[in-house]
Amino acid sequence: MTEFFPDVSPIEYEGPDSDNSLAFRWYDKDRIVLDKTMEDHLRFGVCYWHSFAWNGSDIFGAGTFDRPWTAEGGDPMAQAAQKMDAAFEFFEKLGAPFFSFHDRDIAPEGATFAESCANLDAMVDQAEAHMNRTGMKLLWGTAQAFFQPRYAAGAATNPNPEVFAHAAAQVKHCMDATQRLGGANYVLWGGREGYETLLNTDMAHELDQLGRFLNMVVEYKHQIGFDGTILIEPKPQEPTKHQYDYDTATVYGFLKKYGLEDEIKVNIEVNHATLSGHDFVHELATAVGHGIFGSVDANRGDEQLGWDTDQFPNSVEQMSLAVYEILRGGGFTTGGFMFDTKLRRQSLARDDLFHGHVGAMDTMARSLLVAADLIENADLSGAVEDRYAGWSGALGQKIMGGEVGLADLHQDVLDNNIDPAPVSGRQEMLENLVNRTIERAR
Ligand code: XLS
Ligand code: NI
Ligand code: NI
Repeated sequence: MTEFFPDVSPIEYEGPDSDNSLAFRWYDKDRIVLDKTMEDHLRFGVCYWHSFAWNGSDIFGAGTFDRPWTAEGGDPMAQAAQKMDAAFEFFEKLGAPFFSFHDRDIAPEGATFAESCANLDAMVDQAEAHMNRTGMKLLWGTAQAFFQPRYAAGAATNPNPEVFAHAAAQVKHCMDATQRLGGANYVLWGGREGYETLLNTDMAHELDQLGRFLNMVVEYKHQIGFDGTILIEPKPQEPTKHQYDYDTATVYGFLKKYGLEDEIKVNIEVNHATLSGHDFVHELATAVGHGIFGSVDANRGDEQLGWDTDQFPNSVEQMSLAVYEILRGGGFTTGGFMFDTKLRRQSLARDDLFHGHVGAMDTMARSLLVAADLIENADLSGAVEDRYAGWSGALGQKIMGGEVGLADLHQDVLDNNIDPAPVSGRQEMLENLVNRTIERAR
């Protein structure tokens, strides 16, 4: 097999003093941090779509990348095989343990649905062989139910039940593929599950459709004994003006309404969080608080651009508090940090794909060191505990235990002349503490 990245050898850990730009400075996979290896904490995954299925085209211009398997006029199945060879060579050399795909990333759509299924089955056979050979694991599979014109008005939320049926058939087949490859999760990102205008949209009906669709997914998961986690990936808009899975809180309300809150968790993408008007840490905390934290699409946006730029994460400052939130929530179980990231269009040398991932993995690894230090550093968690200490006292317990109501408290405040004095929130002091922790991370 000819190599696609002949100039890159497997990426090694060389430590923080290394000047080798294709070596890890922080990601030392076997290093133990808080009782677990870095590899097991971070569970890195590479995405197939931006890294291998995309040729660098955007709405203003043609592809810029050297991805021979995307050339027009080639034999689609031969191209899919060539793409898969290059992808697994990349995965293996990079040393991330997981990857993720859409059905249509790994296998071309056929002329009929039956042909599409056969194409996918054939490529799943090849993926299985590559996985056995390399030890790579599947973090999640997902169905691409947003690209084809048939899905322009949505998949599960389409006004036409035949489109719903088509999406259901596609998801069923993709769940089978994910199960065959031992996927740890199955993701649903509602690419066109939303609306462009309410003038032509019955929103309540579409939400009921989506509720029914996701119940079918969960029923099927149990029917086939898939033991991975079903994940919804929230995003507020893009491609539609309004997407139903707007943010984690919205998804939680939706799951409650359709009886799915114990069955489905969320896959939180960093820049989707920003686009929804929150930040990434807020989305993580919301998910952890509701018990639906599943996995992360690790990337970053651009402060000037209001869309999903999918850049590689590169800020330890930003990511440390996110990893801290995840660790406080118990860490990943089936999820991981999946790089839903793409190169800039001008990054067209083959090894740029390595540079993007190496930097991102180092950013996350160093953030893990900071987060672990913050966890072990009693000052930060102690500040929160102290702030809420009153709630373990008699008054706090009576209130939260439901023993008192407004009239009781009215009487209590009068009788005891309760007149609390405000106390400092200490925000700047705590922020400085975080910065000091970042400075000393080794
Ligand atoms: C798009 C989403 C997409 C999902 C997978 O914005 O991030 O890439 O992760 O369908
Ligand atoms: Ni994503
Ligand atoms: Ni995205």
